[in-house]
Amino acid sequence: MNTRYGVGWRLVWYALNVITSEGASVMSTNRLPVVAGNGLLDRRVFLRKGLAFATIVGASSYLQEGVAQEQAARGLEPWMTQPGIGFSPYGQPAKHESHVARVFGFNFKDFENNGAAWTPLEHMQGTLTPNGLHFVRSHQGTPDIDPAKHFLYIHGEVQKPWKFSVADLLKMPMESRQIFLECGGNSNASWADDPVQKTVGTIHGLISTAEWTGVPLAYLLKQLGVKPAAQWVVATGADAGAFDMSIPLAKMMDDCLVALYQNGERLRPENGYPVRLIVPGWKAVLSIKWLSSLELSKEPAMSRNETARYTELLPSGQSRQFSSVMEVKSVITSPSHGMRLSGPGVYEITGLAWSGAGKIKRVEVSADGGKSWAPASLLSANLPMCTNRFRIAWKWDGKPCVLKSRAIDEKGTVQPMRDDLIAKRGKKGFYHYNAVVSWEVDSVGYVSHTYE
Ligand SMILES: Nc1nc2c(c(=O)[nH]1)N[C@H]1C(S)=C(S)[C@@H](COP(=O)(O)O)O[C@H]1N2
Ligand SMILES: [Mo]
Repeated sequence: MNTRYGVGWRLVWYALNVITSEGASVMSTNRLPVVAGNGLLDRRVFLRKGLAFATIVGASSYLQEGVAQEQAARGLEPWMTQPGIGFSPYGQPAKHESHVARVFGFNFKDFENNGAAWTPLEHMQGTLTPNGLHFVRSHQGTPDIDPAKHFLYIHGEVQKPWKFSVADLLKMPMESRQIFLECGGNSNASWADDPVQKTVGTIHGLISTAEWTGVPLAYLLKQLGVKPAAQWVVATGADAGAFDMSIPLAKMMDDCLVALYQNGERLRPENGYPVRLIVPGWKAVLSIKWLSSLELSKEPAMSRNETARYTELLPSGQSRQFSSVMEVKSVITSPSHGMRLSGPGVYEITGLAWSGAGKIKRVEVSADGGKSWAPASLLSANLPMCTNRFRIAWKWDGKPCVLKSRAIDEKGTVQPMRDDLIAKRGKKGFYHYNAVVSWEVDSVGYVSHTYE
C-alpha cells in the first residue's frame, strides 16, 4: 500500500461491483442505502445475510480462477515445510509489526526523562491498548522500584493510619474495570493556529485503555475509618519528584482503585509498578503512579501540579482549577493523517469515542465537512469511562472532501466544534482540548489534518 510515513493502512475494499459482474445476487454500490451526504452508507447492509460473506476482500485478492487452483499454483513457503521455532517465556509482537511503536516526545527540559510517549492510535483496532503501547507521561522517568521495599501509607484524617506492603494489597478483594486514561494535555497541539501535520497517534495518542484490576479505595478507607473532617485525599508517588495531586474524598470513595494489574498482568514499570491509583474518567494526572502515600485532609495540598500546572487560563484572565472530568471526545483513526485511499470505492471509517462523564450515547460521522451527519455503529459493550469503537461504511467518489466525527455522551453533552471550544475557552488553556477533529482527503486520496 502506498502510504505516507509508512503507515501500513489495511484498506478495506468491499468488492461489490466485482461480485455483481459475476452475476451474484448482490446490490451494486450505486443502490446501497446512503444515510448522509457524500456517500456515508448504512453499515447494516454489510451485515445482512448473503452480503457479509466475501464482499470484504482486497481488490487484488479477487480470485478469477478459484481458490484451489490459485493455492496449488503458488507452491509452498518455507514455513509450510519445516517445524517453527520453540516456545518462549513471554511472547512478543510479530517481527513484521515492529513499526507499531510509541512515539517519544521529550519536550520538557527541567528534569531528566520528563516527557511522554504517545500511543500509535492509527495502528490499533478494538478498544484495549496492549501494555507495551500504553501511553506514558512521566515527570521524572520510570523509577526502578523493588516491590519488597515499596509501601502504601494511608494517614491523615483516618482513625487507624496504616502501612500496606504490596503483598498485603495483593491478598485483598479486587475489582476489574476497563477504563481509559487520558492526559489532560492530550490533543493540545490542536490549539495551534495551523493544523499540525502529524499522525492521529502523535496528536491524540495520550489516551489508552486497559482493564485495571485492584483494590477499591473505599474498601481500604472503610477499614481504616475516615474521620469526619476529611474532604480530600493527597496522593503521592515514589518517583524522584514526589509527584502529588489532591482528589476529593467523595470521588475516591465512589470508584477509585488501587491498581496492581493492567490487562491481566502486573502493572508495567512505566505505568506505575507495583501500585498505582486509577481515578476513572478524570484527567490522568490524578491517577498517581508508583503510589506510596494517601493523606486524608481537610484541604487540597495546592501542590505545583494543581496550581502552576494542570489549570487552564481562560479568556477572562482567570484560570480553571480542579477541572477533572475528561470531556466527551472522538477521533477517526482510519482514514487519518498520512494515509492514502487507493481509489474510489467503499471504505470503513473507524475511530474511538470516550467520555469521562460516562457512556457514549452516539457517534456521528460526516463525509461532507460537517454539512450532514450519520450515526456510526458502536460496540455493544458500551462501558462507562471506557473508549468505544465506532465504524461506518463510506463510498468515496474520488473527490476531495473532509471527514469528521462527533460524539455525544450519556449526559447528552455534544463534542464541541473547534470554533465553539475556542470561543468559550480561548487558545491559551493548554489542557482539555476535545473539539471535533477533521481529516481532509484530496483528489488522489491523501489524508491530512485540517481545521475546515
Ligand atoms: N508518580 C507519578 N504519577 C503520575 C505522573 C508522574 O509523573 N509521576 N504523571 C501523571 C500524568 S501527567 C499522567 S497523564 C498519567 C499518565 O499515566 P501513564 O504514564 O500510565 O499513561 O500519570 C500521572 N501519574
Ligand atoms: Mo498528564
